Amino acid sequence: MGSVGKLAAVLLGLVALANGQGLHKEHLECPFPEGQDVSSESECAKYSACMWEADEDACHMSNDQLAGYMVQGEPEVTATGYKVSLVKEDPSVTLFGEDVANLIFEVINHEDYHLQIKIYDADSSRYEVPVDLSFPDEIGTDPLYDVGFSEEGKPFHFNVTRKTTGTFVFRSIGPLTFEEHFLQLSTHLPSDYLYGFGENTHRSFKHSFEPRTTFPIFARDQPVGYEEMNEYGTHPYYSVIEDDEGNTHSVLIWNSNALEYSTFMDDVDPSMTIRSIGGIIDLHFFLGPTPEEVNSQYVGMIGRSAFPNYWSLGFHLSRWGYNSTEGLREVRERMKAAGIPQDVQTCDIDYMDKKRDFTYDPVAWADFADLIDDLHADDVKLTLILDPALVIDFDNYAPASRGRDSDVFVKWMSPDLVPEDQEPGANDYVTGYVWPDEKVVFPDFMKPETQTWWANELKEFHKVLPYDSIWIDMNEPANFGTNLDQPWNWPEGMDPWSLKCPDNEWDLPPYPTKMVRVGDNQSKKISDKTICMSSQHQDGHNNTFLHYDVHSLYGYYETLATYIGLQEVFPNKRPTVLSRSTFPGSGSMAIHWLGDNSAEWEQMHMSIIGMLEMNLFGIPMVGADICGFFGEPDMELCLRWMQLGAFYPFSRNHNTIGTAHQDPGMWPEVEENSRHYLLLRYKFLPYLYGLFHYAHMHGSSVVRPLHNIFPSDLTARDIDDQFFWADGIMVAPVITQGATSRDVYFPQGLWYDLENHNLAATGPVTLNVDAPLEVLPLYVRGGVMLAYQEPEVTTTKSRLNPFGMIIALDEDQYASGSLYWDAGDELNHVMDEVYMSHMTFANGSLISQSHHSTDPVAGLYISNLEFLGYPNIPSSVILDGVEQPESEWEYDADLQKLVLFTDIPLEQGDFTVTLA
Ligand code: MIG
Repeated sequence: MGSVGKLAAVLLGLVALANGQGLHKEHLECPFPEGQDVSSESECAKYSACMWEADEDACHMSNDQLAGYMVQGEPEVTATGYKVSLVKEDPSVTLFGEDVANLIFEVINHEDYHLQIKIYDADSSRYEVPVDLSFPDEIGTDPLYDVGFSEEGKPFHFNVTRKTTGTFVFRSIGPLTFEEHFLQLSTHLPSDYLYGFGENTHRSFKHSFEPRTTFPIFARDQPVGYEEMNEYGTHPYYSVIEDDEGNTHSVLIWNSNALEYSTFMDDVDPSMTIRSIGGIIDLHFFLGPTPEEVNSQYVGMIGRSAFPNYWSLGFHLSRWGYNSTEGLREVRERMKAAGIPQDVQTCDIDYMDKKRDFTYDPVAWADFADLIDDLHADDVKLTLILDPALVIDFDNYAPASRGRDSDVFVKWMSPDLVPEDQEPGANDYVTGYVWPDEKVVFPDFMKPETQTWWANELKEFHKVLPYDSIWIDMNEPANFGTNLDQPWNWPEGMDPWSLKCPDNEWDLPPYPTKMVRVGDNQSKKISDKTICMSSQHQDGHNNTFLHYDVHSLYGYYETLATYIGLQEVFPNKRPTVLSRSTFPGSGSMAIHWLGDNSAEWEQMHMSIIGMLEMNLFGIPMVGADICGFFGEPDMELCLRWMQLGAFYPFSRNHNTIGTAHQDPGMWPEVEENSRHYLLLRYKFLPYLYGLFHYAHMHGSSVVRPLHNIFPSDLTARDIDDQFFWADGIMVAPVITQGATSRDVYFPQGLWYDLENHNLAATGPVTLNVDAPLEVLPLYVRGGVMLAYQEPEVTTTKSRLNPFGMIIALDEDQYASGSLYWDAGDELNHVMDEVYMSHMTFANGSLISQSHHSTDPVAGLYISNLEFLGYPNIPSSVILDGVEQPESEWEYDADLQKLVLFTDIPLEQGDFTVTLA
């Protein structure tokens, strides 16, 4: 599209905008740093950009005429779009001061489905997120969107509309605020089908607008709870289903400062306010139009999800507090005796010597290396935890002294902030206190020197303890007792001390966001439980960054360093990193678990929401601590949670120190049922693995909400206690205490019971299904095929077994699917090293077309083809032109199920089955 065309689009937008104005109340909340409870006429009077409405007893933002910006001059055309100048109308009208006088509103067209809108300071540069995004080389020629903005001389507003429907996807309302430490933008949304934003304690997947709901976003060591809290990661990303047809868009707010979003009704319009305390306004819109297209468009920019090792899809067992190799062996024996599948054993900080990274307890864990040998002999992999902070014991602790030699630790932004009692030799490093019994320093993972040092420590450590994967915890980063007298675990008898943050514009920003008012924020400061905002980071180009700006990136950069380091430890293997704190792009490197939950029924439900959200955020390898981290589950809760957890992509049972064991062998009922459902999981791992491969190659999600498969089904949009593996398996777990049945919503189509192959429902319909304690309701959707392999207690063993395919037919006697296979752990899975077959059953014929090399498939066979919903006994079954004798197949007329017993080597590649 030429420049004239672009300008035409601008003018079109203008018309649309002019018509859309003046219809709404647009009463926007005035943001009080202390929270809305303090709202009063006199408080309101403190802010010249706010206005007291006596009849409503409320303090609002003044209107855009008084408090906002004005469009100035003509748009300037650029190579990718255009720029418009904005001027603050009255610089004396402000919330917290230091309003930026001149702004640029820039429209950047990336692809037809991808629009970027930036609003930034025209006169000086401000912090922008340093993480790279992928953009196409050429811009799209036929955008799905129009952008409009106000006429010259008018208060600034902009909107984005979807061309095909005319729906606005974004329509700014009220004044734009752009101050040194406070940005605020409000918009109407086209519907209230709003999903995403994280990492938060959401109690429903779909957001609520009434009453107004406000969540902060800022990485924090914050256990799962029921308040509106910010948790471990930062994902300022949301999606909206716009209309009944299911047109969907998403928006990334590309900002890493502390944020807040607030959803509310503006008269009849679902609306949202976004606030940030730094950086710029940088929005990426993805126009889909389907939810899955939105997903692949988004992860195409931030990085498609990592392809997990096959074994990491097995069951992981973990706890904090095995306390010794003996303690761990006891639990392993229980798992073995019970025959419960397990691929990974995880060890928490109790294996360490005095809680120091890269060490192990020489007494209680003296024979750790032998134990690892034993695990490996059982084909069980070992995950070890590492915390970021290292003790300042430069004389006796080599990892820290090598780190100092390479100057890898986070510093104060200015030497005069170094406390007077700084540890000897600790230079100008920020010191804190976490798990070890001495003060610590924090690696600055943005620095290339730190990445090199970290990789070396990972390699050295692997020589001592041959681990298979690394778990990085506490990387928000967490620090204990910041701003308090002393940390809660400060050694007795020592003079009280803690990291205390200075009183400056970064550690005491004018609007610290809601994060200071929720959870256990003890010091009521933004630096609570972390390091000071006036700490300083550095990248490889001599750029320095304030912790204030890059705080929420700490986990991302530690993930990057660990991912790179593990590639050196395991050349050509896929690194397996489990990270607590995440940021957009983390999913291309890491697994994520949903943090410290509790053994409570509602938290089972919240884990489904968290899992769906992480899939939206491009982190499909996700799960919660099965049976709960804090507290002690009873048999029923743990059993139900093991059922649900068998269908988390990342399936791990983990709990905290000092609690009773909760591994599945602890109760006979849980043992039996977990064995059953984990074996079922293992059976369908070939299907799950293929989904992860597809997500890695094409950017789809792995776990999906119902509306991703049925975007125009309005009922599906409210459902967050059921979920899918892609579009094939629907899981409807029981998450209610005492329940022996539950309502299951079956969307359009045929639904077969995954285990007994009955036709369970013809949707759309809601049915109350039996689900006594031992039953997890699971369904296959008609129209899909599921690859499986007979299960074993490890994936090493199950990977040797024959394959089968479930061919679940839809109303048109049609199904399609695929089988993907490779060596399971290679980094460079190029196409001739793998097996991929696409299968379609239509008009009575199953056609499988494949390409492959010999290596990973040698000796593997497809030995079962199971057709569900096949209406009559076939008169002939022909495989590759050969009529099969009746001994080679079986038909069950009651079930309408036909099974073929085959012997097709994967090496053979293509095959055809014809039924008549
Ligand atoms: O402050 O390493 O979320 O999974 O067991 C607690 C001990 C530190 C928090 C993690 C949890 C882990 C625990 N860690």
